[in-house]
Amino acid sequence: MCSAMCGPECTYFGVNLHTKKCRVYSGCHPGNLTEVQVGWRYYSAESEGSKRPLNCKTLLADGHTLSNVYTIYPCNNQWSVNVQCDMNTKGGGWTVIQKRVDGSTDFNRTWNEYKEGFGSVMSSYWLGNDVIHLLTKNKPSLYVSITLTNGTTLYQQYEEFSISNETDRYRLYLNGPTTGTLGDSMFITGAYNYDLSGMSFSTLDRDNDRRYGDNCAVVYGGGGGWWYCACHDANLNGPWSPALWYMPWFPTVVSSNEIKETSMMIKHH
Ligand SMILES: [Ca+2]
Repeated sequence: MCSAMCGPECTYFGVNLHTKKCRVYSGCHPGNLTEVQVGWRYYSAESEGSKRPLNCKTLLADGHTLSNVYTIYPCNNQWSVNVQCDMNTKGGGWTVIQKRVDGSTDFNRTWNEYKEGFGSVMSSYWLGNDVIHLLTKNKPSLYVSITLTNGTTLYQQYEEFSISNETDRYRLYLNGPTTGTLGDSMFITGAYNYDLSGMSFSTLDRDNDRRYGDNCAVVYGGGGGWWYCACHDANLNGPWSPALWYMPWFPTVVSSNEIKETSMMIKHH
């Protein structure tokens, strides 16, 4: 049995029925392996719902029904990260990748800061593009919410969401159907300048957008990192009020003065 060769550091193991060989792998995903080789099949060393939860949905399945900060293991048993889990909204099991509750955490950050993540998991934070990449390989749902200063909470849900790895500049994949009270402002099919799906991530120090000559993150993003096109109708990482936060979610939320809280969270299918 190849699984017997899979020790504590092993996250996947492979079996080749043609050559009767085994191999073990300590990476995060078998997609990194040379899967084109004939005969190899790969299996996860740990199943969902095990003691080391992959995400908030597996925590919920393990009986954790309270919204709170939890430790998850996005790369199976290799390392952990703390994250807020929303166990109330739409059945619970949501892993929060972005949260803003006030202006105390600056979202004007560099490429490396967005890569690694920043802020406090107890209040406002960006989880980090590398972790978000790992968490979205299976294209979970994305749930965006904006709470207004008048107490109203608006949301938009997208059926499929993922970002690629750093080499591919954390490119955004978004797919419908999409429903909600915010209205769609990210995935605008046919809008060459404003459809964020397929766009690379940009930060104040990395211009990967579609706008020729200058950097959306600087010119319209107020310094926040995002998947700018040329440039955007939606951007949840702009500068907090009273600074100018251009088009947080056009046309539903056009002024940062209206915003009390934001969040982005994902749930695996
Ligand atoms: Ca540009």
